[in-house]
Amino acid sequence: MRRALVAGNWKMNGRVAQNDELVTTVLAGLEQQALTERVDVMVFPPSIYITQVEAAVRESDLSVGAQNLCEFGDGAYTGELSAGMLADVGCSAVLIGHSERRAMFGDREQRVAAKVKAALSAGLTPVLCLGESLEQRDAGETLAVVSGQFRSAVAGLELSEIVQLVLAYEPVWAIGTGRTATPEQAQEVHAHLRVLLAEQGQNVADVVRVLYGGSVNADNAAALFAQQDIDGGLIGGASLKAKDFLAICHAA
Ligand code: G2H
Repeated sequence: MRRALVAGNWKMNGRVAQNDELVTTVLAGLEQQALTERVDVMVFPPSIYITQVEAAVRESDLSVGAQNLCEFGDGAYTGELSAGMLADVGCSAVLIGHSERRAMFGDREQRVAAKVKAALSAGLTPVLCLGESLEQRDAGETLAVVSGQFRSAVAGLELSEIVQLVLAYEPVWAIGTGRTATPEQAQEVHAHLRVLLAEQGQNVADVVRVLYGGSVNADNAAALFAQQDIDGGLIGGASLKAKDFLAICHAA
């Protein structure tokens, strides 16, 4: 059985004092409710705060990841962070291909694939984000779009690498908009992703977790997570409020 995973993507939010308060409250809530006995929980702070958050969670079951990485190894790449650096400061995972990066920062298929490879080479879990735009959904292209994104990201990987991925289905039209996919809409795509994983090998489909992301909150999380192929969530806005994030972890 796949263990549920709830991942908080803080995006470009936070300050030292705020982060301290958020992490302290989340840690206390996780412990009080013994949530990490059945759910894996991760937070993805802005890179500059990774060391702060990592120090705060080091003795706990809460893990830390990065929101982005450079596809190249260490060297003359001003302003970038390598997979090796992220692993060195205690990251265990990294978001790759988030729609905000695809839309605004040039993370197209080839770069996404290179980033997945770079993450794996440093022992980081790639959380590969996939999803269609509203126009693509309206044109009936949803399954074709996520298929293309998935296949190009895993094309050069060994099976032993693909099993290390986490997928996050995030319909672009549901991100930060308050508009969530219905559990049935999400499940349809998750079931399709499970088929794509099974094409690689049945054990791949059995072990790779597929998260849902896009305006998940304390009220809608339980219905989404009740779907057969939804193994948890990638949470944006609601991960900035400890009470909501804990309620979502509880729902997983
Ligand atoms: C989707 C999600 C987390 P939000 O981007 O990655 O954000 O929950 O704010 O829609």
